[in-house]
Amino acid sequence: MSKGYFRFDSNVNSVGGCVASRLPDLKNSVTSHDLCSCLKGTSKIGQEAVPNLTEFASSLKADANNVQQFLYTRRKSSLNLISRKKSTNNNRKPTMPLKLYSVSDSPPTLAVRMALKYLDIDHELVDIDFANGEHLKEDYIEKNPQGEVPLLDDDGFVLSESVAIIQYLAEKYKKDDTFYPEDAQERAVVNHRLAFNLSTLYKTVVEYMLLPTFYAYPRTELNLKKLNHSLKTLEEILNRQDKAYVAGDSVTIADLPIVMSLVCLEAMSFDLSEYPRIASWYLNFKDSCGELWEIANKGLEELTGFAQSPPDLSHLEHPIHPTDRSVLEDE
Ligand SMILES: N[C@@H](CCC(=O)N[C@@H](CS)C(=O)NCC(=O)O)C(=O)O
Repeated sequence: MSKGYFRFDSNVNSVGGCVASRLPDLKNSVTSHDLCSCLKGTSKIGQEAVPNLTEFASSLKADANNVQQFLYTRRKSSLNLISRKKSTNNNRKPTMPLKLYSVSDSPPTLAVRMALKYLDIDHELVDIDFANGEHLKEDYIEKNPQGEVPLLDDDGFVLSESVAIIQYLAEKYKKDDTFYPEDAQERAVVNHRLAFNLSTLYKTVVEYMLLPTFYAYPRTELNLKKLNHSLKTLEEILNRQDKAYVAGDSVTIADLPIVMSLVCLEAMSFDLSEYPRIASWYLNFKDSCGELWEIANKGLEELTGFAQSPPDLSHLEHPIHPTDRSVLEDE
């Protein structure tokens, strides 16, 4: 029973007990607010106007059916309100097609595109010419000071960082209760997986796979060690959790960026045999989320091509990444 139920003064406390004894099946659902309204509304007796407890208690007994009816009605109407709110949310669709500034093989962009697909949201892809450094030019930097894709424009609301974008989309254009659960603990698990990927798994994937593929970085044993360590951690997380998806029994937004981390590894034929749990989760995602996988798979094809034949970006004056591979050859 809600503790608030007995927060009244001693008179009402006893009356509360009386109501509770008459309505045992409601004990767990009646709030103090319900009771107060009940006292004022049904019995027409305010908290201060209880002249005689015995008299009041007997009047309440006489009214017990009304009280029960009243509480049921109140509860039902508040439940209706909640479900109305949810269904309004379900039907929300953007009034204008969203714009997603993207690069076709960019893992974070592809994760956002999978979320858009799952949520069935109309959108326009605005291709950024990555090879020619369009994302580093003034026009784009004005939109996104990070100089990165993806970038979302939802009718003037502009947002970067793929995880923030996915969370925003799943929240604003909610389709069901499972993709980004509202329960605090279930959502915390989803957020944990997202944070783990961003801070650990994808970071080590970037350092071992993506940076040496696109820029003039060596592929080092140390970075391989770090990558294996984060894979081992994910393997353990999945083993302990023992569920089909990374954050539970159904696909959530957390699966998408983690799938993209694995796509990067598959593109370089990384051997997952030491990580059977990750391998089976990844395979299951491909099988069970075919429409989403189709999007990721396009990225896989492109990334595989780049892994086999790394692009030459030496014409770019990149603010942070070295692009001249000849420096590496000299080392
Ligand atoms: N933290 C960012 C990472 C985005 C990111 O790394 N994007 C890459 C493309 S895959 C990028 O735009 N890099 C800019 C560059 O290399 O100059 C996110 O998840 O949105």
